[in-house]
Amino acid sequence: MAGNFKRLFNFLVLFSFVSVACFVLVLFYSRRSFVVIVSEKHILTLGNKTFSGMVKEQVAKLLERRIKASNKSSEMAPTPSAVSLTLGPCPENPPDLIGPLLVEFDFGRTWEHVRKEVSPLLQKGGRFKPKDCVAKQKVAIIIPFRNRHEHLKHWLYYLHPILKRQLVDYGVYVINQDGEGVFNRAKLMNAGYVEALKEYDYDCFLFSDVDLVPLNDRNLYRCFDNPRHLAIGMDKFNFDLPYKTFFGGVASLYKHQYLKINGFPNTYWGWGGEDDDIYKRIVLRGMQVSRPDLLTGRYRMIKHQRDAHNDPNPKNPDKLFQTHWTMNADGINSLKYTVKNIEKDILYTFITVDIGSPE
Ligand code: UDH
Ligand code: MN
Repeated sequence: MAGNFKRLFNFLVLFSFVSVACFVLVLFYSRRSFVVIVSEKHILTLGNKTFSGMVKEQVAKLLERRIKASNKSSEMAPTPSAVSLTLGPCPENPPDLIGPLLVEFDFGRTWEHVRKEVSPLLQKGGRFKPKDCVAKQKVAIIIPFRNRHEHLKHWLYYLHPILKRQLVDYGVYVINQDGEGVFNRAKLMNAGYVEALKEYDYDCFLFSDVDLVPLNDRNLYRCFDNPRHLAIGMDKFNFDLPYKTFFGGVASLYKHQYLKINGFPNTYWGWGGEDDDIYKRIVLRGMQVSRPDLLTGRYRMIKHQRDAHNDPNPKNPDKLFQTHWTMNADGINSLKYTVKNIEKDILYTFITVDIGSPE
């Protein structure tokens, strides 16, 4: 009987020993959990140390090692992808918007002052991303340009702070027509679309004249369910639309909306008509034009004379009768130009392009 009892006792001791050993092994190789349950029930005496004491000691060492490792990794700078994993989407209504703005084209404003005021938080090339949230849209802002540096200075001074408040992930692309040939606004905008896409995966394209500054920061520089016309109330037209189908000045299209209309026409040389052609393309492809209300859509235009080599072209209005069939072959699918130079400023990316001349 005593023999049986002893054998049972030995068996139980062996069994407890093996169970605890397995438990310790599992604990050492488990990388996921910090939860440790140490049973106080089975206490075995091994020399001076109890077995549960040894287990506790090992567990304590293990925890200490893990805490050290996690401190070390949190000291390292987080990678951008790690940050964006933890950031939430930006709010639908950006909280820091002001509403109506005071806009004055002060002739005393210097480039030095603009740079100092506006550069903080910008990345080279006129790029910005909200730091506390992930913007829903990536917006390329495209400015057709030649010889309007004074206007560009004011545009950058006003627009960068507005765009930052609007929590947009954006880049500013100034598309500068090379040479002294006849100006072609729409072709420059097409070139801007292609060049911006070479840099970043933009999904929204906002085209703005260099001399137009919004008078209300609730006029959001992003894309909408329909192509958007933003500059509806210019001061020079008494803060109203000059005509119902006006699409000039500032407009935005999602990439898919832009492609649906085959981009913009390349063949409107000189002043006028190209914006009406774009309007027609949108309607002909079954879309409507989206607009802010008249108070939100107010703009101030810097006063200027008509530029050299951009006279009204009498051929342009007649072309509008043919948009329904010219649009298939005249657009992004027929665009030809060459890049002459790319300059990266902190405030903008300045791309000089040779777009040729009328055939
Ligand atoms: N631009 C230049 N340099 C030039 C010519 C034009 O940079 O030499 C650019 C600039 O971005 C300018 C835009 O093209 O803002 C449009 O040219 P503009 O300012 O001469 O046009 P305008 O002020 O346009 O006349 C206002 C809307 C006109 C309504 C058109 C109706 N179809
Ligand atoms: Mn103008």
